[in-house]
Parts: sequence; structure tokens; C-alpha cells
Amino acid sequence: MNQVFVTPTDGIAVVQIDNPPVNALSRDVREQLPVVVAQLADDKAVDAIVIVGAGRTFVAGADIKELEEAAWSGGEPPDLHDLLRLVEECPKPIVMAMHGTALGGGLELAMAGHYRVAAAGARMGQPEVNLGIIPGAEGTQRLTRLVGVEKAIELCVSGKPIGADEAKQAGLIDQVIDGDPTLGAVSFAREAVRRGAPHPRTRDRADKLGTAESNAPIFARGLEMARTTRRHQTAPLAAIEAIEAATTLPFDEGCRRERAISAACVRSDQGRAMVHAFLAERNAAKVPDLPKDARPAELKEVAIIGAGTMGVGIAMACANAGLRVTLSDVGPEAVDRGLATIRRSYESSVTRGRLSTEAAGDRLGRIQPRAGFDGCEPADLVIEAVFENLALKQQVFAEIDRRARPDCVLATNTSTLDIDRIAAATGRPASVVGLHFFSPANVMRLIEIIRGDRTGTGVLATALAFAKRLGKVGVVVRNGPGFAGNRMMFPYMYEAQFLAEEGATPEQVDRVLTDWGMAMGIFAVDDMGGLDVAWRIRQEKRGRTPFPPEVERKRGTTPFPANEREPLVADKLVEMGRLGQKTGKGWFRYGDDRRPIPDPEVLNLIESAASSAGIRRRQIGDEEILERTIYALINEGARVLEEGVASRAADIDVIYLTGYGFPAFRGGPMFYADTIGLAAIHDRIAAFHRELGPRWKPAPLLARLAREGSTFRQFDAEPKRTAAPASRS
Ligand code: T1G
Repeated sequence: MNQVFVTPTDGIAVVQIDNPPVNALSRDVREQLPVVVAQLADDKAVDAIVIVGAGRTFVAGADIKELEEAAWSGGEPPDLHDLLRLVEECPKPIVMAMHGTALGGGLELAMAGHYRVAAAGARMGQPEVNLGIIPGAEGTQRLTRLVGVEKAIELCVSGKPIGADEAKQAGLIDQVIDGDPTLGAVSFAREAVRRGAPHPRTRDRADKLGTAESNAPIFARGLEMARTTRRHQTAPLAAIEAIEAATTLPFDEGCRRERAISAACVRSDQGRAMVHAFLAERNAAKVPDLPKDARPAELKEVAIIGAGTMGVGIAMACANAGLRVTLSDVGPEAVDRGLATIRRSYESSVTRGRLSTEAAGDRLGRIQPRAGFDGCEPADLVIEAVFENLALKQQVFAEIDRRARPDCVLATNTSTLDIDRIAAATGRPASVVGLHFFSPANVMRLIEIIRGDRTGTGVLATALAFAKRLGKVGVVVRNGPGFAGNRMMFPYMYEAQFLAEEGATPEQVDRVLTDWGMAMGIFAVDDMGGLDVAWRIRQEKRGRTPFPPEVERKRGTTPFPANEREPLVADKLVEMGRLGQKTGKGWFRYGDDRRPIPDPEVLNLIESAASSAGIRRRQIGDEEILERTIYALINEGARVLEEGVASRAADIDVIYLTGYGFPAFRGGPMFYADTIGLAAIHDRIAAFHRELGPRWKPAPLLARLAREGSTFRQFDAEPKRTAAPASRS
């Protein structure tokens, strides 16, 4: 398929790269572009060449899907060297005209051009570190020559794109174009032709390469920045190594050095994990059995019922995305308290320069207070965010059902309760969906979209589009208590508590997990969420007659087979009023800086509870802690998969990467399991099963895949028996 088009404009040839959705430098483009440039170089009617991207953006990089192929096949990543050489050596001036996002290989192509202009709103960067790799198309060599060592390190280690003005200031581009970038580039090219050759080749620049002496402190600072801002990640350090090569080696040798470093990153576990994370996040929106013709409803107005912590965060997320929002609660005081929290939050964003006063004013203005259910009538979407109690939510939904428009989508922000029982309180269960936000809802990227037995396909499509509109990642899972994320969280959290009873300390467990890459240790997470949250779920379960173990397990309503004891200490902490950060004490004590401080009172409580339960405490090693916590997560993940609560292992990875602080460089719990090997994991779990009891019964799916020498990645590629089709509304 042709993806490179030429439009001659009076001596200036405009070359357009057209490879939707983001003009990636895929195989076809890499084959067609050199041919076109070579032809134009020989074409007497052409004085200069302008290269642009079709549609919304310039080239946003090499094709990540091809990178994934190379990562798993052991093949070579795409090689752009010949194309870049052809562009740089072209006897006619080549002007790169950037708009949208010129990223990775896209910016590297642009830097091989003789001149670069960019639309005022364009963003340019080397985000490869977000994929666990480094620029591999001579970017570290040319960028350093154009912007200097410090800026090159900043761009390659942060991975953050910069705007056109900053790029001009840094020397990355020659001109910012206010109007149409193509027209601006054509007149720039005419100017270059008028000035005549030679036209600058980036490879020849050396004025910003510095000296070993002047660069030494810059590299030291860069390494420090990489180690602190990108803990455990190898690519940022590799990028600095390649930039150093730019300052010490001749251009072509530096390029060869970069290429070797880049290829190693592509094939590394971290490269594979982070490319997996990128693609898994995009694929999460493609729900296997959601009909292609399921159309999302247009959303302009959202009504939020409940102005507590979650309601407030959801209101801000909606206002930040340009939606009109009404926020209501039982009484005006509660709404006023919520609005005051929102106002404070926007004010502090303005103070910290993250938001302009105008933007803050606009967003605050979009959130209108309402009493009771008044906001429901005009709303396209109603989101209930009241106290986590089934009876209360059913009551609220019955009222929403009475007040909301027939085509309105009714959503609940419950984090554990049965969506179908909530939907049953309405006359329109097909309009009901779970939108499980994570606290703080205006910050956390994940929305777990809970599909009830009757949730309509249009409603599901609307929920996915809503998540995208909020700039969040929507992952669809089926109803079941705890859904996917929280359901896996319980065995993980309780295993940590068992380890503490047997001899580890909460501090030791959290250190092992954060040293391994988790954003927070599990005891600190429990303290942040509030120990009363898990306590209430335990009470709810104790309050009722337990179902037979296999039903409980199928319904996921208890993490423990009936004859397995529950952790000993958590309830005692709640009874002592130690609810976590919100009471200044939980598993840890907290000062004003909210840093967890080990508390001897808790250690004593654990020791005495363990001795009264007859548990002989022992030294527990870091490796056992890591295995028992992370493998508990993986084992329950396998159950979530085999029961169809999640339809892909990759979806579980996205849930943990964007909602539970799982390290991106490990790719998510299921991806990580594959890197260890399912047979090895299964053997360890089977050993824990023998030593520690029925809670460690290996998930049948894990046992099968281990037996077959297979992986969760292959499981995702297996043809699936689809669950009962959802109703079409
Ligand atoms: N390759 C292939 N597909 C890509 C792609 C890429 N580089 N970037 C995006 N897509 C697909 C994505 O999967 C999705 O597909 C669709 O485009 C829309 O993406 C040699 C080795 C550009 C800012 O890291 O950051 O160059 O799901 O939902 O929110 O040194 O995509 O619709 O089928 O994210 O508007 C470096 C990655 C590559 C940029 C747009 N480049 N992309 O965001 O849309 S490595 C990057 C992004 C490289 C060189 C190295 C964002 C975006 P689908 P989207 P968006």
C-alpha cells in the first residue's frame, strides 16, 4: 500500500507520509521514502524537499509492533540508517515540517533533515525510555549535536516531549510556524534555496559536544537523575551511555555504538515488558466480544451522586476533560465540603504552576452543586459514588432510575459490590455499568469497567469512550466481588500479613516490595486506603452464611477456604482505632510528611497474636517474602482469567500497572510470571500449598499452562470461548 505521496509546488516537492494512525515508520514507509527522496534528488524540477506527516501528526516513531516482533524473535530492530544517510546527504535542502507529536524515530528522521520547522502546538521528544529502550536511529548522536549534552540527557531520560518554543530555544528546530506548517515549511525551503548550499548537516555539528572536563559533572547529574526518577530502569542509563559516545566518538562510530546499545535494550526483559505494557494498554480498549458496531453515546453532562473523596476526584477528572458536571450529596454541607476540596486542589495546582488561573477557573466553573438527585434529569451519564453499602446503593439506584433520562448511562463506582444486584434495583439493568475509579480519581489512570450480566454493548462502548475522554485507561472485566484488581489484592495483602505473623516485619515486607519496584509496599497501601475498608469487607462476609467453598471461590467472595484461618492482626488494629494514614496510625505510624514509621506497638501486637495462635516465629528471607506475595497475586490472577472475569492476561497487567503501582519495567504480574516461567512458579506454589495450606492451591489454569510449557502470553493468543453475549442496548 502506498504510504508516501509527493505534491510538487513550484520547485518545492512536498513529501507526505500517510500511515494512520500516527504515521509510524513501518516497513512500507521505510521502503517507499528512500525511493521518493532519491528520485526527487535527481529531479531537475525540484529545488528543495519538504517532508510532512498526513493527518493529526508528524511521525510518532518507529513501529512499536515491529519492535515487539524483534524483541521476541531475537531479530534486528528496524534499521533507519540508510534512509537517514540518504536524507542528510541529499544535495537539495530538506525541510522537516512537524505538527502533532514528532517522537522517537520521527524526531530522529527530522534531525537528519537540513532544516526543521514546527507548528506552534507541536510536541517533540525521545520517549523510548517509556518502552524500556533508547533512541536507535542515531537520535542520541544528532540530538546531542543540536541541543547539547544536558538537554539531550533531559529529553532521553525523562522521555517527556517539549513544545515548539522550547525546541527552538534549545536549537532543535529552526523556526516555529504559527499558521499551516506545510506552507510555512515551503516558504522556509524557498528561502534556503535562495541562500544556496551548503545546507547544514547535523552530523557535522560539534559546537555543543563540550569537553570531557565540562561534560563530567553533566553526566554525573544525568546518572543521578536517571537513578532517582527511573529507579531500577536500565534504558535511561543506556541512553546516557549512548549520549556519552556522541561526545567521545566520531559520528558514524557513535551511531554504531548507539545501535548496539539500542538492540540490546529491545531484546532485554525490561524492553519486552514495557513494549508489552504500551501495547496492552492500547489493546485493552478492544474488548474481544464487543461488536464493532457498538456505538458510544455522546457525553456532555455528567451527574455525580456523592461528594465524598471519590465523588470529588471523579468530578475533577470530568471537568478536566471538558465535561459539564453536577455534584450532589444528601445535604448542601456535604456538597460545599466537596466543592471546597476541589477549589483547594485547583488552587494548589495554580500555585505549583501546573495550571493557569484561567484553566482552574474554567474547570471549577464546570462543576455545579446540586441537592439530592436534581442533577440526574439532564445528565447523559450518572455516576453513583456513595458509601460502600449494598442496600444504600440499591436505594440510590432506584431513585436515579426514576429521575434519569431513558438513554442515560447509570454507573456505580463500587469497588467490591455485586453490580447485578445494584442493577436489579432499576428497571433498566442493561443501562447499568461499573466505573471503578482509583483514589485519587483525578490522578489515577485506571478505570476498571465492570460489565454486569445485563450491561448493554452500547453502554460498554460509552464507558470505554468515557475513560479515553478522561485520558484514563478503561479495562473491561466481568462482575464478581472484588472484580479483578481488588480480588487479586486480597490474597496478596493477606499473604503479607501471614508473613508478618510468621516472623517478618511490615517494614521488611514493604522494603522487599519497593526494592523490587512496587510503587508502595502492601502495608503502606493498606494504611493509605484505610484498614477499615478491608475490615468492612471481612465483616460483610462474616455477617452472612458462607456458601460451599467452591461457590465462594467461584464467586470470589472469600479469599480463604472455610477451614483456613484469617490473618490475626488487622481486625485488632481496627478495633484499636488504628485505621491507617487517616488516623495517623495503622500498620505504621505517620508524621506530617505521611512517611510510614515502624511502630514497636504493632510488632508487639503481632508477636503476641502469633504466640497465642501457637505460631513459632522465624527469620524470613527477602526471597520468600517476594515469592509468597507476588506469586499469590499471580495465582489469583490465573483464577480471574480462567473464570473469565478478565478476558486477557494482558488486561490484568494493565490493571496492575495503571491502578496498583506495579512496576512497568516488569510488565505486570502475568507478564512477570512468564519471564520467570510458569513451570517454576507452579512448582513454588505447589510447595507453598504443601507447606502452608489450601489457600495456596495452584489455579487450574496455571497448572495447565505450566504442564504444557506455555505462557499467559500464549493463553491470550488462544481462541476463546466467549462468555454469554451481552444484551444489545
Ligand atoms: N508504532 C505503532 N503504533 C503506534 C505507535 C507507534 N510508534 N504510536 C501509537 N500507535 C498506535 C497505538 O497503538 C494506537 O493503535 C493508535 O496508534 C493511537 O495511539 C527508532 C525505536 C503518539 C502520543 O513511543 O505516545 O521510535 O489501539 O491511543 O492517545 O529510536 O500513541 O488504535 O490500534 O496512544 O492520541 C517511539 C508512542 C517509538 C510514541 C498518540 N514513539 N505513541 O497518543 O493515541 S520507538 C513512541 C504515543 C522508536 C526509534 C525508536 C501515543 C501518541 P490502536 P494512542 P493518543
